[in-house]
Amino acid sequence: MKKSASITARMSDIITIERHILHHERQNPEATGQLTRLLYQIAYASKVISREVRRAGLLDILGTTGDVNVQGETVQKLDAIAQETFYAAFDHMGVLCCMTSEEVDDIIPIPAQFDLGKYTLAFDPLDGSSNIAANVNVGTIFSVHRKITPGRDGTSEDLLQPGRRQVVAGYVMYGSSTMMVYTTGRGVYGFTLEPSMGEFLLSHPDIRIPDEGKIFSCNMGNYRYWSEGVRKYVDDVMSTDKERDRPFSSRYIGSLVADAHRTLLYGGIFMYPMDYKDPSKPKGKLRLLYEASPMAFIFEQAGGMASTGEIPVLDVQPTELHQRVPLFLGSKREMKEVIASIKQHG
Ligand code: AHM
Ligand code: MG
Repeated sequence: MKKSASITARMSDIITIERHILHHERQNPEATGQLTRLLYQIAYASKVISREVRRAGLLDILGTTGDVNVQGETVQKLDAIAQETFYAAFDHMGVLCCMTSEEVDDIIPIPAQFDLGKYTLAFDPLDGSSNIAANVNVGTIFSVHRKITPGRDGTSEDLLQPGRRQVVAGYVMYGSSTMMVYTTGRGVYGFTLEPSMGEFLLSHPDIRIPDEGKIFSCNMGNYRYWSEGVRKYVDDVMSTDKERDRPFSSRYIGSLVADAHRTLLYGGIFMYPMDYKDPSKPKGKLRLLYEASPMAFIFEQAGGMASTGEIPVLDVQPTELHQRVPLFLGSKREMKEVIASIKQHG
């Protein structure tokens, strides 16, 4: 008797992602349930991708020729599997009016036979996929906006909205555990996939990034292509200034989701600065709509900052679906310092 009471008590303490999403829907009397369904589908698609990522190293072994696996199915690259999984989770749900993805050049329409919804979805189905062969963390990143154009179908105008107008943004990290982290603009929540139950459970309620941190994260191989302001900042965090508690530790995985997630939990700064290799064509690497913008929403909601080095990422008006921007994410103190250095030295 006593035992079952304690089990019941523990069950009510466990918050599944469904319970969490429903709780938030109930707080909004105007909610139609579309956003709830959208979030459920993201969680569902992520579980499918997580399963595939776990089997990544086995795909070639299970394939008989390298192209076809034992079931006679074509062995696909994981990023293609992730793309198809996300698309198939949403095309028929009646919650989206259109999508865009890193894997597809143009806007992705909803097939004519299905209902349309009031949201757009921009996603990177498998970010950091060049790391997959080395069994390094990869992730999925997503960003949702409300449809703003009057017609029935979604247009690129619906997708090309500043990050400030995101309704939901987040990422899933396929690491030693699979985690989903998201925000609807009321704080940042992290869920860990309990593999035997197949449920995402609330593990990180109300994530707050520390106001300062001692880790910097960037691809140092690009140092010579950065502006003077960025180089000076990096020189500074690597200096041995005792008073300012330098040098920082350097950590760089090369998977945005993993580098951003660590920065969010431990504090510090992540940078993918403007590259001036060809000074007449300076360029950022990371994509605004489905990499920089959703991460920026998460970081601002967690009490950190996100900038292009000049303006907040969330204020950038997108002009192209696959537009790239320089990206700085992190704790307030480090972000203010790098922005000041760029302002002073360029
Ligand atoms: P991808 O979308 O082709 O995977 O590229 C994005 C990745 C990010 O995950 C990561 O932050 C960055 O590219 C790493 O770039 P680099 O290898 O130049 O350091
Ligand atoms: Mg990517």
